[in-house]
Amino acid sequence: MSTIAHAHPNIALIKYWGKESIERNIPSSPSISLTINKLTTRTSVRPINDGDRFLFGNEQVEDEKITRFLEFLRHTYAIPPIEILTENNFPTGAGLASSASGFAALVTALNEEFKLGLAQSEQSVLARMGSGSAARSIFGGIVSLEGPTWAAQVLLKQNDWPLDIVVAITDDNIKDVSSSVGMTMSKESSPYYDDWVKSSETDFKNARKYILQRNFDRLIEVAESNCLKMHAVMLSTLPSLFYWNPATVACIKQIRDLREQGIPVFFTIDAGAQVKAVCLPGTGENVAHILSQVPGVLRTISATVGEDAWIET
Ligand code: 2P0
Repeated sequence: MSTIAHAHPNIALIKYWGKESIERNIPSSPSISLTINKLTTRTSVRPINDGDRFLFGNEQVEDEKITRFLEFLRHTYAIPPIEILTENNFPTGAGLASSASGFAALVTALNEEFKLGLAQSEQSVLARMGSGSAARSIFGGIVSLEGPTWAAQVLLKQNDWPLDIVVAITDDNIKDVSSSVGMTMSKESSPYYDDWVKSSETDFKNARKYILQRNFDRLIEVAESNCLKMHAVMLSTLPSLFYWNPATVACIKQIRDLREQGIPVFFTIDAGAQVKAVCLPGTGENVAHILSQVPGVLRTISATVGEDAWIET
């Protein structure tokens, strides 16, 4: 017998890049994301007699982040040795927030299997200890993550503003530098890091206001600017964190051209080469068609805003 949970990754509109505390995994700045349907992590958990075992797909793996996370949980909860079996229906470790959906699904499954009785906000706090962005994937809709609690909160529910999302996949490979390592490098070496943290606070407040107003035009400005500022910090890190490829740049240009033509769409890019186009409801199909023809785009995924993490019944 096992418990199975599902969770969607999320794409950040206002980004988290840098930690105030590594030990407690507290971000340096608040963030906002869209939970994205279509992309899903499915995780099953069951107690076993010998030591913990992690399987990714059908392959047994060592995962230091999961090992550390379980060690942390066992300070508080009586969790026996377990087998965790996890699979993603999308590329892993390629800037599509697989650690967000991964830890959200794991916490959701553990809460159910071991009757931990945790409210969603408590699950969010726990998921954050596994991966900062995972705090946001406990919830569907448009979600914020800010102090002092650093539990994610829902700004708009899944159907309140059903934006279309098109993911242009330009590279299926695992990124060279993980987000956790990259963030530490940026904090230590980017001359722009302090300004990034400061300006993120303002971007967060503005974006939250525009989202609650459903003001897409103003959201475009703040989301694209925040994304490019994060990549400026990445680029100015020593050694430089350069996640883009020529197709990433071509997609940015195409999305800006589409906007000039009156199509309501903006881009955002996380720690990887994929480009996410966020569009007003009803425009995603057209945007997907055009982005799929950009040289270097391997394929597109069309999605919309997703739901809370859930238990498979
Ligand atoms: C975000 N990213 O806000 C930003 C944008 C990547 C770029 O959160 O160290 O995997 O596990 O807390 O959550 C990726 O960082 O990092 C991330 P950890 P995580 O979505």
